[in-house]
Amino acid sequence: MENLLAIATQFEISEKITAVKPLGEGLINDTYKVLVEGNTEPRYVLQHINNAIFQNVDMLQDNIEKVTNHIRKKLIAKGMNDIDRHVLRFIKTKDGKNFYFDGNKYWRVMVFVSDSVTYQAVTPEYSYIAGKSFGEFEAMLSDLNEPLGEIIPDFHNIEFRLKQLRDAVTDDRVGREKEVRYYIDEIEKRAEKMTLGERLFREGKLPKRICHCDTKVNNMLFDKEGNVLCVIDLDTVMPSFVFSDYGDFLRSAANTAAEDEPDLSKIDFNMEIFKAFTKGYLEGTKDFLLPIERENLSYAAMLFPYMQAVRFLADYINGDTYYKIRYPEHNLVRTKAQWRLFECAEAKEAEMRKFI
Ligand code: GN1
Ligand code: MG
Repeated sequence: MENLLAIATQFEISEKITAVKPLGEGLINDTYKVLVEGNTEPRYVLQHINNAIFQNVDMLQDNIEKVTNHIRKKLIAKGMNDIDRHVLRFIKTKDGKNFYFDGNKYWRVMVFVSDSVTYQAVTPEYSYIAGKSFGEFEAMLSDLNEPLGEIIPDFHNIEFRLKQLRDAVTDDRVGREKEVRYYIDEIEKRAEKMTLGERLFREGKLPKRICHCDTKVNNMLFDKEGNVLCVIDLDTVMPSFVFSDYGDFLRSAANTAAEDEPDLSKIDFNMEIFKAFTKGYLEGTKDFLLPIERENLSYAAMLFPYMQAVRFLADYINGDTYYKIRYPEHNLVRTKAQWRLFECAEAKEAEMRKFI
C-alpha cells in the first residue's frame, strides 16, 4: 500500500494534511478524501487514475481541464457565486502538472465540493432537476471550440461492445461460455434493433455532441436543499450521441433496485422517474436537440441497460479483468440485473414513446 499522505503532499496544498480515507464507490478509479487541519469536512479528493483503462493520462487530464475551464468561464459570466461548488477544480502538482506520476501509478487531486451529498437513488422531483442539469451541461459544452480527445475510443458504440462480447465468447478464456449461453442468445436476438444509433450515425442523420458519458445518479452532487451543484467524474466526457447521457442516467435512476441486485423480482423500470427526468432533459436541451434525437430517446432508455449487460457479460466471460468485483460471480449478477432492467424497459417502450 502506497503512502497516500506522501502522495497528497506532491500537490499544491497549503494546509497541513491530517488524513487520507476511502471515498465513493466507482468501479474504475480509487478515490480518497483528504482531511486537513482545522476542518471536519474533507478539503480535497485524491484519486488514483486507473491507467489500465485510461492509458493516455495526458489526454485525460487535458480533456478535463478544457471542460472545467470552459464551464467555469460560463458560470463566471452568469455571475454565479461559489464557483468551486459548481464545477470541479483540480489542483496542480508542486511542479505545475495536472497529475502526479509516482513511478508506478498516476494520481490527481481536486477540491472537495463542500456541503454536498450524493445519492444512489432519486425521487421523481430530483430526476427532473437531474434531467435539466445534464441537458444544461451538454448545452454549456456545445460551443467548446477546443477538440477533446476520444479518451476511450468507441466507448458507447454498441456495435463495438457486441464485438467485444463475441470475441470474449470465441476465446472463452476461463470456460464460462456454457453457463451464460442464455444471455448471449437473448442479447444476439436484439442486436439488430439495438444498433440503430450507429446506423443512423453512418447515414449522417444523427450527430455526436460532447457528452458526459457516465451519468449515473451517483455522479451528481446535490446540496442539502436538493439543488444540483455539479456533475462529477469527468473522465469520459467526449463526443457521443445524446443517448449516452439520457440513457445512462435512467439506467441507474429508473431502476427500482441496485445495479447489481441479485433478487431480480426487485428490479423494475420506474415510469415516474422516467417521465420526470425526460421532462427536465427536454427543457434543458430545447435549444439544440434535433427531432431525430428526441424521437429516439425511448431507444436510448433501452440501449443503456442493454449495453451495460453486454459489457458486464463480456467482462465475466473474460475472467473479470475490467470492473472491480466484490465476489467471484459479481459480473454475472450484474449482467442478470441489467438484463432484467432491459426487459422491463423494453416492455414499456410504447408507453415511453407516447410520453415523449
Ligand atoms: C464505470 O467508475 P464508474 O462506476 O463511475 C464505467 C461506466 C459504467 C459503470 C457501471 C470508464 O463507471 O461506463 O457504466 O462503471 N466507466 C468506465 O456502473 O468504463
Ligand atoms: Mg463514478
